[in-house]
Amino acid sequence: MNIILLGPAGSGKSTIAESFSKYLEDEGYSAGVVNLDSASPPRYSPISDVREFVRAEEVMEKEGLGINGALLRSMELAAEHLDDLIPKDGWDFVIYDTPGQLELFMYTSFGRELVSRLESFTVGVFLADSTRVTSPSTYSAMIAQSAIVTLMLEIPSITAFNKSDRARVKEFEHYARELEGEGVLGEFFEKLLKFVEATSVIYRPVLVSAKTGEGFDELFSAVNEVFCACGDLS
Ligand SMILES: Nc1nc2c(ncn2[C@@H]2O[C@H](COP(=O)(O)OP(=O)(O)OP(=O)(O)O)[C@@H](O)[C@H]2O)c(=O)[nH]1
Ligand SMILES: [Mg+2]
Repeated sequence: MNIILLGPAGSGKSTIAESFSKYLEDEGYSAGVVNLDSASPPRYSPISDVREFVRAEEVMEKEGLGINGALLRSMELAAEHLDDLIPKDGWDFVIYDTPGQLELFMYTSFGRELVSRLESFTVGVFLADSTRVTSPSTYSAMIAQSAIVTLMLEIPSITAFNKSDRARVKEFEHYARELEGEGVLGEFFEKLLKFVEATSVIYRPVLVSAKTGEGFDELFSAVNEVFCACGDLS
């Protein structure tokens, strides 16, 4: 199974790539991480690494580009190496650690091209930073972003609120109650929930900590639930 880690910069994708792969190994599975971030060397040992082929800082210098241009160009160059980046058979789980800038993965053809070449079942885990969820509107913005990523990549996904050791995101219902009678925002939230229900196989968000491993059992169950639900659908 392939797990694609997505989410805003700094939400903890690289940290959870390492800790969740260790968790899977402790559960008796073989698991490896693929680094797709051309801008930063991974702290873990990847089974394949985009930086072997493309390094954003070198692209910046060689092509005289600014940081954003270089990141975009790096994705184009990386797309030429997809066959080398995708590990051959033999892993129970392959975890893809995507670039800090979510847009790079979503709005270039790289993400969709990668997904189309993956032969085994693929699930997205959208990682949101719990410490940034400070109100019903920030909560709904994260959920909406997660749903958009799912639509763009056409893969089932799970929303996971990371850094639960620092902040705990509340249940949907809590935010819904807070927004009751709040005019446009309340109405938007209600409709958003319907949209999320319609676009996600699992819309129940999972609380995790990449640092302490809290919530990993639940995340693993959610991944399996998506697998089974999609299996049934097909
Ligand atoms: N307290 C706490 N800190 C975390 C957790 N997960 C990640 N961090 C910290 O958050 C920061 C960003 O983590 P990364 O894993 O680099 O996040 P990322 O999404 O890969 O970041 P980019 O690739 O730059 O977008 C680091 O300082 C991590 O140590 C967590 O569960 N709890
Ligand atoms: Mg990272």
